[in-house]
Amino acid sequence: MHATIDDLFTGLWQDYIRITPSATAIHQLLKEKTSATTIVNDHIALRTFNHAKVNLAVLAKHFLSLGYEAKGEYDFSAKKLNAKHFEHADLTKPKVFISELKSEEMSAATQGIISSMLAQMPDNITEADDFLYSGTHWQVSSEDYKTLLAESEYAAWMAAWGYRANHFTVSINHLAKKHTLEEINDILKSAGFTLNTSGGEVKGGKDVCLAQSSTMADKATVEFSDKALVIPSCFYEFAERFILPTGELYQGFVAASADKIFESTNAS
Ligand code: OOG
Ligand code: NI
Repeated sequence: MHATIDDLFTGLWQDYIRITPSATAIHQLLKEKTSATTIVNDHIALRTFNHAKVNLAVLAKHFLSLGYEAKGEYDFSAKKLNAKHFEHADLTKPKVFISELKSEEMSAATQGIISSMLAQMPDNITEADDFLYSGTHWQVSSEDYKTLLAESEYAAWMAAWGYRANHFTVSINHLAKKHTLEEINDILKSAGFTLNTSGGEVKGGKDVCLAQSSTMADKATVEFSDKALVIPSCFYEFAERFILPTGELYQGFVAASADKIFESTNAS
């Protein structure tokens, strides 16, 4: 486990931008267009399988040991996922959204591939400092990747990319000047970036106290055991939070919007 929150997020960010070059470009673009000196992260997201060796709770330990607390719980029945989000008392630290695939709801073929991947992982590797950005710990064939992809894009993404942040999220509220999410989306589109349009470019809004948008994932090469494929890697998200009737800024997630954000790693 890392000694500081900043060390952990630096490791996650360095790994993320290596396979998501558009994030570096967008980070720079938004600094220029919004006169921001720093970009604050609203949250990051991690994915896993619900097996005891690697489940949501195993990943969460890295954050709980740094003072994070479990907050909201979310269920995505069609995608066969559970999720929780974690917050730190210091709300300038990024929130963390962790989901897990309910493997037992998958076909026998998919379950077999996932089991063989997890069997290749050394015990206790999940406790290593850098585990959350350590990628894959298994060999998997391009055929197995395609078998997973036909049933669960999430399972296929995990097989290809493993343990790492699948996105970082720019906090629109923390930009130097006031901007709406729509304005940020226009800046991104004008610069040629492709937004996720599933459920509309803007997911949620003031009525649910959270508006979100995201790019479609970059494409990168993955070496499978038999051959290399160019497939979706990671994406960048943008979140604008609104004040609750209590006067506090909403800190949770919105399941209906998250359901669409997951699709940012789809091939098209
Ligand atoms: C997480 C998708 C949900 C959000 O902000 O609602 C999410 C994922 O793609 O793993 O990040
Ligand atoms: Ni997100």
